[in-house]
Amino acid sequence: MNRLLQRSVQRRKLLTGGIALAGGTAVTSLGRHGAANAETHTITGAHAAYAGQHGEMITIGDVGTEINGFDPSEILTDWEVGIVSQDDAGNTVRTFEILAEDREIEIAPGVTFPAWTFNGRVPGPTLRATEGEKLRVVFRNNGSHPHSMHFHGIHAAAMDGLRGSGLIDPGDEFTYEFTAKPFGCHLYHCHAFPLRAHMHKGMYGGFIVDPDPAKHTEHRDVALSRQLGTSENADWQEFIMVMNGFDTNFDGENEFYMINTVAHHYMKHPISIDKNRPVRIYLINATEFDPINSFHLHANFFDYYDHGTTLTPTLRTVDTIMQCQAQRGIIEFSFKDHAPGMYMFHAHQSEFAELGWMSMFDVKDGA
Ligand SMILES: [Cu+2]
Repeated sequence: MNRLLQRSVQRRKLLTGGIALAGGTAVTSLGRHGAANAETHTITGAHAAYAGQHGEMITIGDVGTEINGFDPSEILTDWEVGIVSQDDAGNTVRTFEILAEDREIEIAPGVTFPAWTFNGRVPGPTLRATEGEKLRVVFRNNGSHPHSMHFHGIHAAAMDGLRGSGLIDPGDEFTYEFTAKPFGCHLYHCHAFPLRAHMHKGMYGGFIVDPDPAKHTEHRDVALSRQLGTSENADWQEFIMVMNGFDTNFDGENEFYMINTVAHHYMKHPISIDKNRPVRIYLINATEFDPINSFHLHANFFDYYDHGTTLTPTLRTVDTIMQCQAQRGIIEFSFKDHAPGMYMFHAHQSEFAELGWMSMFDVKDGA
């Protein structure tokens, strides 16, 4: 890679680089197998330039589902509940099947990234269970490197996703077994080393454990509202948002930031909200390389449940929270007293917002 190109792909120059793009300058290298043999790729101005459609700096064009096979708009509510059965003792057993595989994904219009995935998507499927259930996660590695699933939850050392406890080589299979606890908003990720390589390649996903209302008599109504499948839960508009980033030139810094993998997706496809129903966001920070990420909601305030492990808020009436990597929590708010309209939310690191982590709620009166 020549010096000029190296300089032009530095993320802090990406925005100003966009101006040069109109002249056809290459700004992004697309390495299929890492930095050592990164391919360079010329991106036309029509694809990669940034411009202000509504006065904001966002990517031009759109990412379809042809390459990815997944749609960030669907990922928001696409809960993976597995297959439920009973064991001999009458316990509920929930079984998930996860396949690790290499896959090229498109993370901004015209910008592809050689990802390592769980079930072919980034973030991986959002696994959802209820507190106290027995979980079985059948994990197969069809990728090119050793991988594992390390759950942020409570489990035995033998189920931890390290070498000897579920970190497996290509072609191998392992079944993780543990009880779903504690309730909350959690995550899983590959724990192969070097960890940051496996994280930034896309190996992470949400792991939501709904509280069992029978165990929480004092806040049974709150627990019911969180349990998928109840009428109380159906009143809520729930979304999972995994904050992530991609280092497209393998220099150890992210060139793009977003929630759920596609830069500026929810600027071009705002998230529809019925103002009469409450909103709950399961927010997870999976961003590699940067120490923190953040979430800021415009024109409104929210309650926050750190890690989602309590039924009363750990922060009340805030409009911005920050999370380090693997930190997560539940955000709850309502637009019921607001006029309908487009309400923005974004990382309050301005650079992250400009490089993809900026989104819109389209708040309507009624469905
Ligand atoms: Cu891995």
